[in-house]
Amino acid sequence: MKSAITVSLVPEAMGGPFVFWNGLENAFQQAAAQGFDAVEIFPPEASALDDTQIMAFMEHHQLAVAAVGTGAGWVKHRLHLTHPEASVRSQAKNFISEVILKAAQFRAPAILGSMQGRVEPGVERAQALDWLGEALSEAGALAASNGTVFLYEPLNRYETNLFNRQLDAADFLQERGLSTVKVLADLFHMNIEEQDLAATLRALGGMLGHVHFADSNRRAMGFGHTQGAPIIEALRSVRYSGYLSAEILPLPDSLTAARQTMESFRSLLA
Ligand code: LER
Ligand code: MN
Repeated sequence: MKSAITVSLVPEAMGGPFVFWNGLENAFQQAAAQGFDAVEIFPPEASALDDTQIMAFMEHHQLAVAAVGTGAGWVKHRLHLTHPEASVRSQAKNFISEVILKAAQFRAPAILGSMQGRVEPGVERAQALDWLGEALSEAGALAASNGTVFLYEPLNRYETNLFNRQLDAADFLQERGLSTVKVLADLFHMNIEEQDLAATLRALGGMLGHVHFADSNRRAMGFGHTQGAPIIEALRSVRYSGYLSAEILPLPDSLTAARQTMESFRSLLA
């Protein structure tokens, strides 16, 4: 398993669960100084990411890009994939496609979190799920043809009513034959929705593509009450070799959150 830490380039997301907020160069420097393997980027849109510059940071600091988020499509542009208006859904898909292509240049997957949207008033659940399934199918195919996968993240009940639990999302992907889409398990959302985090991760098995490594209160692992050891044991038992990426609040400050994450990562994996 590999470690990663998040950086937001989106001022409108202030207050959100990202560790670094002072630009990519600063994030790469700090991630390298703390011994992380990778940086996970939350950009305002794909065109804000300069590939030549990011490749230079990757090379210079010997860091990978773990994943690229699409949530600014919602936070900043109010787009989502299950919106009643076809033009909004179509713009949401385009926004995501551009992030997939950009992320693939860094050999990273793109993430679908907030941009999945929700079953809006006046829309049948079956209809919203069809829209979600179609969008995941297209995004998965685009990711696969660019050498990567697409990550679908179930969110807690306060953020979506589509899928809140990991295995419900995994069943949906399987029923619809979406084999190029992997599940992103965010331990913070899981702490709200799941009965047993370790058992759920075991049951996900090979469908697991990425982990957001957060404690129960969305602070750095070790700053809340989640038991890390059974989680790592479960991930080992399914031979998970992806990232544990700290998508957490920068509390009490970014540096302390980063340090605590690395301390937990090292002691849990030792
Ligand atoms: C996105 O990864 C996520 O976890 C959501 O809660 C949006 O912050
Ligand atoms: Mn997350």
